[in-house]
Amino acid sequence: MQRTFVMVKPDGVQRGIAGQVLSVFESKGLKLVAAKLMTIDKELAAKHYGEHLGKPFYEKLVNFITSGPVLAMVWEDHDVISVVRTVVGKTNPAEAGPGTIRGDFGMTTGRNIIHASDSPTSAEREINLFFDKSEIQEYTRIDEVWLYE
Ligand code: D4T
Repeated sequence: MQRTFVMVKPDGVQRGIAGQVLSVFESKGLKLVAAKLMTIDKELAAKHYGEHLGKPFYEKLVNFITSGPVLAMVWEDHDVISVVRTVVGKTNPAEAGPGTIRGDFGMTTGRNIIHASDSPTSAEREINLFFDKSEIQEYTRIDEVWLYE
């Protein structure tokens, strides 16, 4: 089974849509195995967005992601990294398709509501950055038999 790191960014929490976003994944049939509301400090932000260091938007990105609480989550399922990226939509919400989270809820790249890991390597790295192993739950969704044939 695969896991991915997903985070409702400060804009999503401040706009009161964190619950709706979480609900999209729940309704899809994905399994939530960890969640916490937390404020990211500069050190964690620098680690999380290390690949963007030196890019023109880096400073603004770090200031934004540390500006208020985020809802950090781990979701587990078959092929969950790619399924979540599809549901999240394109980085720029103005170009994201209808029915995607960014397409339905956002307007600009700098306020694109949600982060989701883009590969198994980043998923593992990001889950370890944000969660201790003891914070990740193991259980079976009762509707699992109706989600898969
Ligand atoms: P994240 O990492 O937040 O899930 O977004 P994406 O995987 O879809 O996009 P990304 O890594 O290219 O960008 C990370 C983060 O930076 C913001 N950003 C990005 C920005 O403010 N201006 C920009 O020009 C770009 C490319 C948005 C997401």
